[in-house]
Amino acid sequence: MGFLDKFARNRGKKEPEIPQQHTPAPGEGITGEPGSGESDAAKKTGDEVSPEPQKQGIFARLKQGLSKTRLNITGKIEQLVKNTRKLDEEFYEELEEILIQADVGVNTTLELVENLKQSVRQKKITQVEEVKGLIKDEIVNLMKGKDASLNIAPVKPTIIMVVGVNGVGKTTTIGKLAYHCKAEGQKVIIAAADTFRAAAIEQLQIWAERAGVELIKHQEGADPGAVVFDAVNAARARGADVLIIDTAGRLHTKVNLMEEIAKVRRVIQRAYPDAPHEVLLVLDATTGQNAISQANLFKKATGVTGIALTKLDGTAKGGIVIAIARELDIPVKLVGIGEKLEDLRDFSAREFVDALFAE
Ligand SMILES: Nc1nc2c(ncn2[C@@H]2O[C@H](COP(=O)(O)OP(=O)(O)OP(=O)(O)O)[C@@H](O)[C@H]2O)c(=O)[nH]1
Ligand SMILES: [Mg+2]
Repeated sequence: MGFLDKFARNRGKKEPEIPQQHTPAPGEGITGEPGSGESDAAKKTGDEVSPEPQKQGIFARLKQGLSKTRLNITGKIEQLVKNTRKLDEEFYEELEEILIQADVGVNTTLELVENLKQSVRQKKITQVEEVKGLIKDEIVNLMKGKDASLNIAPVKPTIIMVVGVNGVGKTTTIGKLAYHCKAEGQKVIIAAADTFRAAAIEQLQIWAERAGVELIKHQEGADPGAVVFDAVNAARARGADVLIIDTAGRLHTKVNLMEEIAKVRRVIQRAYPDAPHEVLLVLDATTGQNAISQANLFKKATGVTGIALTKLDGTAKGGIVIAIARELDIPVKLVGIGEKLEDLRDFSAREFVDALFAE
């Protein structure tokens, strides 16, 4: 079950527990509401905010997004199967090479192939053609239980802090996520706590307009902690269901920058003791194995409750999903498969593997 459904269920169950001290006047601060109009920038993208995201064709889009990886992994496996007469050591070695080249990672690949050998022995398989289905099953087994939905606060707002290194797709993911939540009927606020990079606030503003949600911002160069503090208070006062916080990109190896993001987290926590309910680490699927060390260092600094893996459409090495699912004890919650509003998906290991092995 995806975060959209979960949000919907959650909303049905609970009463607003926080007194609403402020009811926004029509049009106040909220962009994209009926009548407020969308920006020209949004119109140009052709991204329209529809009340229901199109369910139809969603699997087809995932398949399309994974096409480079599919060609690289499944295409090569098919070729290997075709050229193999016997399930011997050479076959397994070539399979390992295919997986490692697709960024599945050495440890995960070795484990996968070892499991496959066992399975072949147990099932007494001798026909090479049968092994393709087994490989798929073993990947599913390895990733089992490594996906999850976004956490939802028992008392709204759900506060989601988004972190990651420079340029991985944090701001884009926030725009898409805000759009999805809004389409589900959620009241969403986003906060521009990246006050560091030039034009970061304007970029988030454009996404806010596209998604039709409110943005809380200060001036460039302002203290990110102050933005976050204001945003949490605004979200509570306005009865928002979800607050999503954008933060500046930073290299995971820069100790002072990691300390700064830890501080942003503490500000959120002071303003709202349970929060953040979700610390979403955005990882770029095209960066390969370095993603694993980014995850470990961000986890140490801020805690990380979920991973959003972006740019899967742009890589033939989507095997990194398997490595991340296997080697980190942080679930993959979202995947980005393009630059448009609709190109964000709940991550399902099963669906991922199905799309990867689809004809
Ligand atoms: N193809 C593709 N491009 C993406 C995806 N997600 C983000 N991008 C692109 O990646 C680039 C960087 O995205 P941003 O959202 O600005 O990344 P960021 O992490 O906020 O960057 P900083 O704030 O500078 O650290 C943009 O050109 C996005 O369009 C995705 O899923 N697929
Ligand atoms: Mg950004």
